[in-house]
Amino acid sequence: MLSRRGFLGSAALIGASAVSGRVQAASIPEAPFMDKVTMQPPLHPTSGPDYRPVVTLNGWSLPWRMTGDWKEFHLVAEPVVREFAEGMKVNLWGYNGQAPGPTIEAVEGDKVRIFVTNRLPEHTTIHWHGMILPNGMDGVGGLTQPHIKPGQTFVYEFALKKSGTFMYHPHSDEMVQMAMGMMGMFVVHPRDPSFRPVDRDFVFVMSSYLVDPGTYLPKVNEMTDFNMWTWNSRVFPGIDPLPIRLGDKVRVRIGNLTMTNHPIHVHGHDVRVSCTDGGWVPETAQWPETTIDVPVGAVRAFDMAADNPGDWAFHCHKSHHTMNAMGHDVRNLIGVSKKDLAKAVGKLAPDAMVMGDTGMAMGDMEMPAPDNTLPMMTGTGQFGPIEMGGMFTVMKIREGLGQDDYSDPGPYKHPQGTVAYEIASSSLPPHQSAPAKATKESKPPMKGTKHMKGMKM
Ligand SMILES: [Cu+2]
Repeated sequence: MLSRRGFLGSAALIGASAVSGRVQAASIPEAPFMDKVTMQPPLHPTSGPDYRPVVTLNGWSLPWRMTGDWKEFHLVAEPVVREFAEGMKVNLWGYNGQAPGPTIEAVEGDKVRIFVTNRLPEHTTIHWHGMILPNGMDGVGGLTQPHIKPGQTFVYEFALKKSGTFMYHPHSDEMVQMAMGMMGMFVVHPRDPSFRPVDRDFVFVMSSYLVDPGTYLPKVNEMTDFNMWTWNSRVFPGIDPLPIRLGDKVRVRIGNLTMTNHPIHVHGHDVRVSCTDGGWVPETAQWPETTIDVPVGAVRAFDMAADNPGDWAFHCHKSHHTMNAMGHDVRNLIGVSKKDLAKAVGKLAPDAMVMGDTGMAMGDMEMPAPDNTLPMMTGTGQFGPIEMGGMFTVMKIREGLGQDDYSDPGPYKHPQGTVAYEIASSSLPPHQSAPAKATKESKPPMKGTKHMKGMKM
């Protein structure tokens, strides 16, 4: 599962001993490296107090070693190639082979020593978002430390004063480095394992990119008009489902390092925010919701009792965020007869498609797209096209899953008589049996299209 990188050359290590003055260069731990894009099994602790580890959607947790009473981690900032979903790979910057970087897990009260090696072409730092720590460990380049130059390794040392859900990201050429995908989650488990325990604990961070169709590199100067809305730098149908055992108490921890808020909606259950990047929310201050707004630069963790079996959609409720790369200058033609329009447009641009006069439902068709470009709406379920992209996945709640089993249980088998069904239109009262406005064409004729190759959910 993990491939190991060799020790760094000694020249690269001088920065570490020069900065902390406390560790010998030879004692830098190896930097584990991940080349998979699927959720890795939970990493149970082999030393220190026990806890229930998290799982990271399309990600992994960073192994550590103990040196005395220090828990030592090694992050390597470097260029990576991240697959957003099958059919699209993007050149990003990340940590230890992936963007986002691995989740760091430790326990309240732990002393952590985090080595950060810079293999980027420019300087960087790491800020530990939400942590209470000495000012000089806060990772703000120029303000609290020198920037980490290419080739240098710096050391961060601090004690974890409180448990909760935090993030890490650069505070050095921030706009570029976050737009390139540099971020990760940092989960600090309570020292007392009986504090608000859950059976399954999922974590991910949201990021957004502007990757023009047919290209491989995000545009880093964009402020608002992004076209790839990702969870852990993956988009539907590339985002892992959340397999959950019926009856489990579930926590989902979500960080937001995009430039806008995301109202994250859970189907079929009510949830409560239990934790933010500021700490635990007292139970008396929680209220039931089904949509949790996650502000920019913040973390929201919600808890839910998974008591309703099925395949439950779990997504951002901004409908543009559940789509992949698209042009925003498409005109709304709902109710407009497009026959004449299509003829006129066809003369000018034979391959063009205009928005359908009945909507944009296009799950069963596909426009010709440039290389390395995903369909706007895709994915296939047991009843047909799902017509989603971006920040969308499925909670798969089933009876009898094994405790650490996160494999996809396949489509839900609905009990008989529990699926919405068609009734013959002849059963309608006469005045309701015809559409309000008759149209001859219900779907635009599509030429040169082929069937969608979506992922089965
Ligand atoms: Cu959103």
